[in-house]
Amino acid sequence: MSKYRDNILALLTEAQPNYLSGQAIAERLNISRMSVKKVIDQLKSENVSIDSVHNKGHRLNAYPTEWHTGILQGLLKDQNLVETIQTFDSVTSTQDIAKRALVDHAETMLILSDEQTAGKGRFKRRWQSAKGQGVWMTLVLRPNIPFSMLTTFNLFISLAICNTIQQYVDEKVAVKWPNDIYIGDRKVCGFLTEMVANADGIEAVVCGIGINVNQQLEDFDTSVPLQATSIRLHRDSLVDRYTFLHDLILQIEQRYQQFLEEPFSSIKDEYIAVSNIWQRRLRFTEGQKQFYGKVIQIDDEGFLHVVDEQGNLHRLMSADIELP
Ligand code: BTX
Repeated sequence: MSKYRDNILALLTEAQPNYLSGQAIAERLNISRMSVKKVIDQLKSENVSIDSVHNKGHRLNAYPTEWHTGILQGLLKDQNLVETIQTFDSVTSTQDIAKRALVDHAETMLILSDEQTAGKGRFKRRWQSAKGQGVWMTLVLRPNIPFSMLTTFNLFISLAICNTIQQYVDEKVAVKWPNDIYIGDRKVCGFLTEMVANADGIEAVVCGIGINVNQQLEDFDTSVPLQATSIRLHRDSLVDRYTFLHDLILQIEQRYQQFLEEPFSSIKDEYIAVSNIWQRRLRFTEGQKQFYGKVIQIDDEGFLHVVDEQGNLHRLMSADIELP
């Protein structure tokens, strides 16, 4: 595979919707026109839709259905959240790949895979990751912050994901504290944040996000009870994953900046407005403990205050909440 493949895809993506001549690409990359042609032919043979017109050049017509690093590099030129991007056809889990990669790389990263064969939820639960149907990604971020600040990270990120999904559906998209996104009473996204630390503090925040994008109902493995939905199930047409990812990364970039600069109290009203946990009886699981109760408030550290049916007050940092 040519080492210029990603560069050529990135240039074609940046030039969209215009054509870029073989000569211009060759000059930008300091390679021969023949090398450019070879890569373009190879990409076409892999069903990347490139239009080549004599005297005009080459144009990327539409985004493919698989992830391509080069296209993402071109598309994500307008953001500063991630420095490097890696894409895969299939991996066990993008979290595993990210944790291995961050040992040798000091930069911020986006890892994406079309499929995960062992996608992980919290507490080692399984995350279904059907091939080509969702966004299965891990962000490796490098915030220079004290440990204590991390408690509100998920709250900022959930607003970014919730608002992005809301751009694609009419029905109300809601956040279920601490790390799920729902459409109606079904889960469309789950995410988890892990921390890698060393003696000097936080080395990396590894945030794994799974979003069901284009699944039909039959694409979900129903051998396990699953209250899942996808964005596609709430609209008339398929979602272009590239455009969606671009929207998502820009939203996350903005919320991440806000997380670094502002306290949770500055987004608390917004967070409360999109949460689906108010004024209803919920089942809470915290380790081995299970109880029913109602949420009375979320405090400025992002902890949930819950009163159980015996009248006891709980202050929760993380728990499983079911909407019975
Ligand atoms: P969670 O533990 O809150 O959710 C896992 C639970 O959600 C499962 O036990 C199952 O009931 C349900 N579930 C599994 N798959 C799906 C799905 N596709 N849609 C809706 N519900 C489902 C939430 O954990 C965190 C999930 C993070 C997933 C991302 S994907 C990219 C990255 N790599 C990786 O391995 N995990 C993260």
